[in-house]
Amino acid sequence: MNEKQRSILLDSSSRFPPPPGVKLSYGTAGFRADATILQSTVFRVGILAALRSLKTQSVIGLMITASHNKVSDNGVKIADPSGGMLTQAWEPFADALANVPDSLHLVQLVDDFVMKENIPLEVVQSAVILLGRDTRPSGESLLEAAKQGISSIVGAVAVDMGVLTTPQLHWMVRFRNKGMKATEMDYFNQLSNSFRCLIDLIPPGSSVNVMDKLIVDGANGVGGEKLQVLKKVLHGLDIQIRNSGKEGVLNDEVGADYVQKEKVVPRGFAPADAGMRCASLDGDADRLVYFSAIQNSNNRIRLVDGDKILSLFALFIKEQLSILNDNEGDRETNSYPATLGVVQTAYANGASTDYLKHLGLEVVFTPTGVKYLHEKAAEYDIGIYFEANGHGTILLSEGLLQWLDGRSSEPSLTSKGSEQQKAALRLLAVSKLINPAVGDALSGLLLVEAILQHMGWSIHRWNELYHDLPSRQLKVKVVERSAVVTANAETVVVRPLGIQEAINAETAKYPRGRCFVRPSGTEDVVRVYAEASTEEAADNLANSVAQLVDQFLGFRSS
Ligand code: G16
Repeated sequence: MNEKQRSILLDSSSRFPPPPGVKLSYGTAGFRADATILQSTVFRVGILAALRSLKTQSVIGLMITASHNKVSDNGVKIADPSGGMLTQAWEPFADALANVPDSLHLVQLVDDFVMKENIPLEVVQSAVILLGRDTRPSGESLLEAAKQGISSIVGAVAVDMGVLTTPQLHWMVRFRNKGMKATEMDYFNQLSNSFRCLIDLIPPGSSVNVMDKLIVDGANGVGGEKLQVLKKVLHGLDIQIRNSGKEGVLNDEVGADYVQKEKVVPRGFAPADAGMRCASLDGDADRLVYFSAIQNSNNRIRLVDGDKILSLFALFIKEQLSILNDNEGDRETNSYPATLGVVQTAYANGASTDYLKHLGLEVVFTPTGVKYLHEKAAEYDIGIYFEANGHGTILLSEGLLQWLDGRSSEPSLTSKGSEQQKAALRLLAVSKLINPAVGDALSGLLLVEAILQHMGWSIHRWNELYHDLPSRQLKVKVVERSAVVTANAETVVVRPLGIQEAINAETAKYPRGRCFVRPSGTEDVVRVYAEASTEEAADNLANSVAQLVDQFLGFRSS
């Protein structure tokens, strides 16, 4: 690093001292904490983003959001050149940078990292970082801190994209790096055009016109706002938006996280909505769940979670692949040996995994966090990943897309307008509708709606694909959540010693019992998940394991 760069960095970082006594880590989805302590962290992530852009010679994204967390929290995360999450190889540097105690040490740390990574700082290079934020009130000043961090690296330019959903920013980064125009309007147009394409390909006879309106809970966040814009360019779908943020508080008894965890109707819904097809987005619109309220039942719902969205997508894609491979003896020349795999986490309801396996699909598990699921799904020609909480997407390989392109325009097929050609066109439309960078509630919602129309299914028919095993999730506040260390895709606790044996003993008391605990990467809690054959048993198992966590790690034990 030359003297000029060193002094700019020294000067700017001295204006963003870290809060004393706070240690942050780049968790499941970047840094998250109470917004009041994040100025320094976000400034420093600005530096990291600039270095990442210089290193990769690509556009990088920086998003200010704490997604499902409460409104007083905020956070920051990086989108890599592919539009995916920051490479895990840079996470240790992110941690070190966020926690370095003063400016002198910060300059030294950056200097060492620049040398180690061979980042071309001295040459006049340009780095471009797209910035986005959700609707949190703290977002604006944190975005300023990010800009300051970016501009403390010579040649780095911050482009403020304003208020966006997290998936929109990831999408823009991906397509800018492919040399394409990727404005917000391009995003909306791509979604609505590919949705239209899927609707136009619905076989005659499906009940396209009998679909009633969809009611969407916007979590009082950015998702509702953006859905309003999308609605204007969308045809063939009647959407009513609730909790669009004009009055209520972000994520306060609204949104996908609340609906999925509590299994109750969010605020803003009336008894008259019972039985209707409803969807819920989370605070930054990267998660989606569906539900329908049960009449006269104390706000209880039938939840249609990420696992069931995954199952619907898997079923549809499998159907298209089998149409494509049905070549009447021509298999050798015309079929593509596409691998299809689904990725879940330990939170996946056991009934969903059984169902997917029963469909003949390969099901694999990773730890929680899109960064793990995405990486695994990318190993297949078609990889579908979903967390039960509604975060997921579909990845299609370049090889398969090229083959589909060829199939969709093959003259022998087009002349007949064959079923195979339509199946190829449907899969191509899915690849354009679904966000290839990250889970996206808006594009996911349109794909669900297109498939339901294709099948002629109501939400109730969809929900009948299989019956969820009763489950319960709890949070336990502990002294130090990092004291919990897990293995085997988070299904086993290896530390503290003895707790796993105690959990096993408790679980063994319940038919179809399954239970695990893990430290959250976005909140200061340990999460407990329990599943059993009845609601009461799942509740009891979750409660007794929560007590175990408290005994081993809680404030009472210290
Ligand atoms: C983030 C991650 C998800 C993860 C969720 C909860 O979601 O993107 O992969 O499931 O946090 O993580 P944890 O249980 O570690 O707190 P979001 O929607 O908050 O960005």
